[in-house]
Amino acid sequence: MHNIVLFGPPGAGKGTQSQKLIAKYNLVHLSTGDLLRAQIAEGTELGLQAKKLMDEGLLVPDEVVIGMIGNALQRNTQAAGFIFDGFPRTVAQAESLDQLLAQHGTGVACMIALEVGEEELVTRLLERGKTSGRPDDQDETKIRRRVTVYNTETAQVAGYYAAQHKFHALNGIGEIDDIFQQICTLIDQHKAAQPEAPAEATQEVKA
Ligand code: B4P
Repeated sequence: MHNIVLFGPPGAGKGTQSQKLIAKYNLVHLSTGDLLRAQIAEGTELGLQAKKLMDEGLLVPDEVVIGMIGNALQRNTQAAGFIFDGFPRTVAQAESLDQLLAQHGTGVACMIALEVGEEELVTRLLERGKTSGRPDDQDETKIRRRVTVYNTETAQVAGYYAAQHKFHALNGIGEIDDIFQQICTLIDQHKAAQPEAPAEATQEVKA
């Protein structure tokens, strides 16, 4: 398995680049934001509780997202690998991810971080908020709170992977296709160092 953590602040381009990467590398896309929004859409108890936190720009409790990722890994044991998008967001989540992947005989190959400054993030998310319908994209105060939460609670996850020599940072400002090419170069370097069996089919996460 070739497992990649795509990292960065809200609006850095994680979701955007993930869509392109799963098509090219035949990986399963695991976005905790998408999994949580699916729970909200289904009106589950978990979704109702998560919505209150997400709408305020706060993180959902670790045990909730770790449980969702554990279930998703169980449902996709035949995957060629995963792109983790928006997860892990805390060191506790990173430690749990290592444990979960170890149970499947695999681990994180690398973390790729997209670096974008706060004003650009706010501009992008307010623009997305015009059409996304996401309450967390429509209020500048909440967007800035998400960036603050990233800086105080999430940014330290980079150090966790740097200590394992798995951390790579890229400039997330520029043309989407140019950034995609830079990410592909990094992934190809990792794949060349750790060759995997050929993949079989493009996969989206199973609900
Ligand atoms: P997410 O769904 O992960 O939301 P996000 O970080 O805002 O999205 P992303 O960063 O992928 O957006 P993208 O850049 O692609 O999380 C939402 C909420 O869920 C969190 O606030 C939290 O409450 C909760 N949550 C999720 N995971 C959690 C976890 N693990 N633990 C606890 N809570 C969790 O896109 C942004 C916009 O930028 C798009 O419109 C795109 O078109 C544009 N864009 C992208 N690249 C660009 C570029 N190069 N140039 C110009 N525009 C670009």
